[in-house]
Amino acid sequence: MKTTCPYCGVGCGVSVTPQGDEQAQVAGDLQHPANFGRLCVKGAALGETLKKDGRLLYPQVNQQRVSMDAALEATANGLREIIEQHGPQAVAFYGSGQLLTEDYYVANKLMKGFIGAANIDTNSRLCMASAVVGYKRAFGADAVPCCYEDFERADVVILVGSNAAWAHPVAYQRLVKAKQQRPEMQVIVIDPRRTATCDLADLHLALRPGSDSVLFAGLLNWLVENNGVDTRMLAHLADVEPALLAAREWDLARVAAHCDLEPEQVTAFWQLFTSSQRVLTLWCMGVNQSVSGSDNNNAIINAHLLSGKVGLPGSGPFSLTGQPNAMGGREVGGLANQLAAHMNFNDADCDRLQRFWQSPTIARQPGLTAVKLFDAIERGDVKAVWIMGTNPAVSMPEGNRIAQALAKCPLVIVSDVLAQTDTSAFADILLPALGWGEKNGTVTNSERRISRQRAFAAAPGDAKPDWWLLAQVAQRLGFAAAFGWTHPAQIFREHAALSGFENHGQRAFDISGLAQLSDDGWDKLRPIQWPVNAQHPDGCARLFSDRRFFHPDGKARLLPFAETKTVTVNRDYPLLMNTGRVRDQWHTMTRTGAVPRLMQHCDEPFVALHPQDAIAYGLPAGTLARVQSVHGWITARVTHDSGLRRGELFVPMHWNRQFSQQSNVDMLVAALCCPASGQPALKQTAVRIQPLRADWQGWLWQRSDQAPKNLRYWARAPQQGAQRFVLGGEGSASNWLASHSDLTSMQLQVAEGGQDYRLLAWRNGALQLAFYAASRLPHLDHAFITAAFQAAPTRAIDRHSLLAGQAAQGDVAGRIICSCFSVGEQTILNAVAQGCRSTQALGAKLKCGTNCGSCIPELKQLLSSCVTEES
Ligand SMILES: Nc1nc2c(c(=O)[nH]1)N[C@H]1C(S)=C(S)[C@@H](COP(=O)(O)OP(=O)(O)OC[C@H]3O[C@@H](n4cnc5c(=O)[nH]c(N)nc54)[C@H](O)[C@@H]3O)O[C@H]1N2
Ligand SMILES: Nc1nc2c(c(=O)[nH]1)N[C@H]1C(S)=C(S)[C@@H](COP(=O)(O)OP(=O)(O)OC[C@H]3O[C@@H](n4cnc5c(=O)[nH]c(N)nc54)[C@H](O)[C@@H]3O)O[C@H]1N2
Ligand code: SF4
Ligand SMILES: [Mo]
Repeated sequence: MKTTCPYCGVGCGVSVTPQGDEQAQVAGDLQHPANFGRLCVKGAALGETLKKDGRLLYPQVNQQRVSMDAALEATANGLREIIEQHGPQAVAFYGSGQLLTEDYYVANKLMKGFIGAANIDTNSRLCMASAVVGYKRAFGADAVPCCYEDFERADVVILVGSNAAWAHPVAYQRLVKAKQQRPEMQVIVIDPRRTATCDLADLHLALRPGSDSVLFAGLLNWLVENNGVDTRMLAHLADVEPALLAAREWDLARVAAHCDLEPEQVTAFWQLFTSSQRVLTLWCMGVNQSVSGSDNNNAIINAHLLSGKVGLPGSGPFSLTGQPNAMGGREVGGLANQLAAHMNFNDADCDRLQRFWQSPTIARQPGLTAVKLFDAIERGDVKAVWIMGTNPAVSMPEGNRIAQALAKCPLVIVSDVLAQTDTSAFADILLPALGWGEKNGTVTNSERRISRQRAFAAAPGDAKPDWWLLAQVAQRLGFAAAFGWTHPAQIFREHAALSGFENHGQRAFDISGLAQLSDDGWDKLRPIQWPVNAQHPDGCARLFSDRRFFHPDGKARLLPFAETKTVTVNRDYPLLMNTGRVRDQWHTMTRTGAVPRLMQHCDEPFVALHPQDAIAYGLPAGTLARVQSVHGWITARVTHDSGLRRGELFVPMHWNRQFSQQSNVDMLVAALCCPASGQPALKQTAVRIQPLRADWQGWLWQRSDQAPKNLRYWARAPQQGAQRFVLGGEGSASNWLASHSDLTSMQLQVAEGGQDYRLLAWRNGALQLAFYAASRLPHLDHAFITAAFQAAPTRAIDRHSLLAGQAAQGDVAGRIICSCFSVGEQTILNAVAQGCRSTQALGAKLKCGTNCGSCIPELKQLLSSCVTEES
């Protein structure tokens, strides 16, 4: 069975061989043009996410299990009552770039065409909204011009605010291969941090956060002064003069000073950009999640337009999408400021859409964008919200305020695959949704390629597809005729037909060529890049090759640089905090956090800071810290990273209340937004940091995931057969343990000495709990202890070693670096000591790095750290 990975926007094809209900063998689809058989470690571990533990299986109303019919009735009645009393603006949907296109289409149709308000926004607001504005302002359409094949065609590749090595691993590996084949291909990484992606870089510009648009405005100016303008392009451009005028003041010296870069670095970048026609710029959240997110996008696109580097093989401005179907969401108009199929809120488009839908009403004004939507909930203006496929209590900025808003909201409906999330805690109505492997539909990846997600597993419990839940509620609201689908292919055909409806080449998104697909044809649909229409029956790899754009005059627009605001630090909050992703976790960890293999690479919330700053703030590596902003505080483990700029921190976005006591970084981040896109500046927050005092620290393995209480810090990492918690507490560790666990009916093995306290609890020869505490976090052999929860050691000597936390003999693997083959840091260092001097040699000996390749940058780092130590 062929399907598509549900994680990142690379959109890899996956071949699945189901093995029973809760397991499947997963491999890359050799034929899928996004990955040609490759998968990253998250994709490769998909088979391990099919467990039913923790799933939301049955609907609930006010915490009581009810029938699906009763839950749908309660949803429809709840929405109807609020609409009748307070009007359609009092209800809202908050969706996700992880919904399928068919789900998304239905949600948008219901809200905009039948409820008659445009209050449907999505987590793509936190992600792609600035890119949408950038493309629309420049091209007149939200259209990504490039494709992955351009990676092999480019002479210069620029990655701006993208840690693709971790966030788009298969795309990154494709770049790695391209560079191996053509070492002359130049790679430039623009990121304040030295990331794993920099491993590939010929040039890394560690610019001042938030200064990207200045760097690119300077480039625009440089193009003019250094013969970099494509004069034949000028006929296809409008608003060139004002843009050049605004950029003129940004000469080399000013740019270098503003961006905090050496002038030589800046010219090296500008020269490379100018020197070749085949320049590809890839960007992601470092660009979009900014108070000037939209202007950053246009600054990049400006440079490509003026130099004619667009629409050609190997060249163009290529925004990488984050989620598997953020692009599909953009196509169906799933954002509050768009209508379906690339239509806008003008009278002609509104009328056209209403005619097509034959709907009683149509929203005529944009609705509330995510941050404003939650503000309106907090104020009480919005009284009902249906949240689907996203976890805003974790992922929205000013998380404490989001929680308060949800707690106050009279009607919160949540459709999710999991029973217990930080958001579902606020739900009045919980609707069980089908997840990956169970549901059926289409997604669009970063390069406009539509692929099928196919079902291969049975629906668990009462779970239903999101489109079905929405359509059922729509029917109960009285819209049966327009929501009567019985199969997702019917929805897809309607969506495809709408894209071509009265289009006449005016709207970029046109898949009218797929409007006649039979159910079987839809089922078998092969990956295809839009547009798909009479002109491009087999899809289209690149847009704008003819230099015709979608503004009415056919020209693209340059946008003048506007002086941008940046987030600044101050005396009370002197550090700038950056946030983002780690390699093996996905967002709020609802899927990846449950897979032990994916927890190994990074098993605890951390705050990274420059070693020199760490000295200044008294924060040795491995200690605990408290990070605070005006909005809240979190706790995390300190790591040192000399790849950070001084005065800047990095905290991962993933941890939340299911996995930690208080380490959710969005409690700190302010809801400051780019005024044009409404996208919040999630990458920059002024904070302070201080050591977190704990009398003792320790590890606890237990069978259940019951969260510990009365601690200063904890974080959970699921293991095979047990849950492992890392803890920090006050007072005495043994007293805390006595308050946490009832050990009365168990056989205990205890070791005590000074601050040290260790305890094993057994029942009928099976290990139930293992606890190790000391004034500092004890070093233990984790694999050995976890193994004892699967097969308890029987020899007394091994039980003794278990209490010591160290295997009697044998190697400690250390922190896992290669998740594909579970190869640990210590094993790798031992191999280096035994003479392995390259990643190839390590791969030959230990297999590390030979599958998905995501750990190669870290292998190289370990190799170089050993070489430095030796020399
Ligand atoms: N492993 C993993 N992969 C994922 C995801 C995941 O959760 N886990 N999520 C997916 C999603 S939805 C998304 S949106 C993508 C995100 O993919 P990316 O955007 O590549 O990932 P991030 O880690 O959010 O941030 C990227 C980089 O922006 C840099 N940055 C911060 N501020 C600035 C700045 O001012 N200028 C510049 N130039 N750079 C800056 C950060 O240092 C960081 O390295 O990843 C997708 N892929
Ligand atoms: N500080 C900071 N915050 C960020 C970011 C950052 O870089 N820094 N990045 C932002 C970005 S780019 C993004 S995209 C967001 C992501 O943030 P979220 O969208 O909030 O994160 P997810 O964990 O992907 O949430 C998906 C939810 O949908 C559920 N789910 C999974 N499959 C299905 C399904 O088929 N149907 C339904 N109904 N539910 C399903 C999951 O269990 C989970 O609860 O976070 C944003 N927040
Ligand atoms: S690169 Fe992205 S789409 Fe491909 S396997 Fe990894 S997470 Fe899935
Ligand atoms: Mo995202």
